[in-house]
Amino acid sequence: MFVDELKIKMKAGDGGRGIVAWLHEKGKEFSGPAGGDGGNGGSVSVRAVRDIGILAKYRHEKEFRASDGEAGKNKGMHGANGKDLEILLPIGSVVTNLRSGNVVELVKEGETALLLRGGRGGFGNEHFKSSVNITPYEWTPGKTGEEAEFFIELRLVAAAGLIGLPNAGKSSLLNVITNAEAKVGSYKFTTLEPNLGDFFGYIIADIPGLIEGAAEGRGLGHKFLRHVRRTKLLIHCVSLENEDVLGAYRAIRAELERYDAGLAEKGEVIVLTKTDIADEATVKKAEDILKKTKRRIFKVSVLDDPSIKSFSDGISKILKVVLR
Ligand SMILES: Nc1nc2c(ncn2[C@@H]2O[C@H](COP(=O)(O)OP(=O)(O)O)[C@@H](O)[C@H]2O)c(=O)[nH]1
Ligand SMILES: [Mg+2]
Repeated sequence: MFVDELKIKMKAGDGGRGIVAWLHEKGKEFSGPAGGDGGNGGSVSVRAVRDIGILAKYRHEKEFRASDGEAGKNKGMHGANGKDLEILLPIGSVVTNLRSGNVVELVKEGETALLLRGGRGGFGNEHFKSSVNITPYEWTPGKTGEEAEFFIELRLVAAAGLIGLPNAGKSSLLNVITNAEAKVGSYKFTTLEPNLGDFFGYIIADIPGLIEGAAEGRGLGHKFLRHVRRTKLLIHCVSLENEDVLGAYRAIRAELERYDAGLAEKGEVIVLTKTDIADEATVKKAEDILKKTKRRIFKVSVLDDPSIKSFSDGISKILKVVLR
């Protein structure tokens, strides 16, 4: 399941308390206060990683919590600081602190942001020692760590989007060229989920889920559109199972224009899919007919590795140009 938004509570660690203790030295009855300060609570921060699927791993978490600082120790020693918590989020995450309204956006790989500060450790009685108070009994508790609820939203910009009729082989193609685990076939019985894959650092999205759904009034709707609105390239899949490949192509173009005219203006290549089910003459004929569109045409079968390789190479070259 692909997760692109999440609401979660986070809490930084509390500071440890300071303690009251006294030095005991041989030969001396009383050697002064020696209660150490508490350790600081751990902080909570986020770091951007190249893993668009990572939010799914967090969807059952109720709270992210950094650990508390330890209480101070004898002989004036500090308690240990709590461990910081670093949460890995996909590049493109927008993190909103719902308490303060602060927003941070993780744009680059490795970028970090501090979300919540741990509480400072309290003071032990040694801290309160002075010329006028040589036997202080005072100590202070640690400060409470910050906490808030956060809304994490993944705003991906898909470089390319796959479109085509249901069963054209879009999900299959996405799966073989990226790390996506899109459901294949029997789309009528699966819920429509956005499918996104990482293609050498470019995001490729399975847009048609949206169009298929729109026709049946149950699409992903506009929420998913945010991932594809700035898409630079449409990869239009046409299956050789269609007797009328040009008709199949035009049906999707018409639907696309109705759905989102902005998307329809993007650059486009055509992929004739499932070449393994047709003979050479049929493939050639389909290709010739589709030449009318003046689009560049690729031919693939997911069962034919060389065809996938030359498709991948072609797409990465085109993406390098259109994204320049
Ligand atoms: N023979 C063959 N079948 C394919 C190929 N690509 C996809 N399929 C099958 O076509 C059906 C629809 O594929 P899917 O990827 O779900 O299409 P989508 O609806 O466009 O996402 C599935 O049963 C796939 O196994 C291919 O290259 N060759
Ligand atoms: Mg599909």
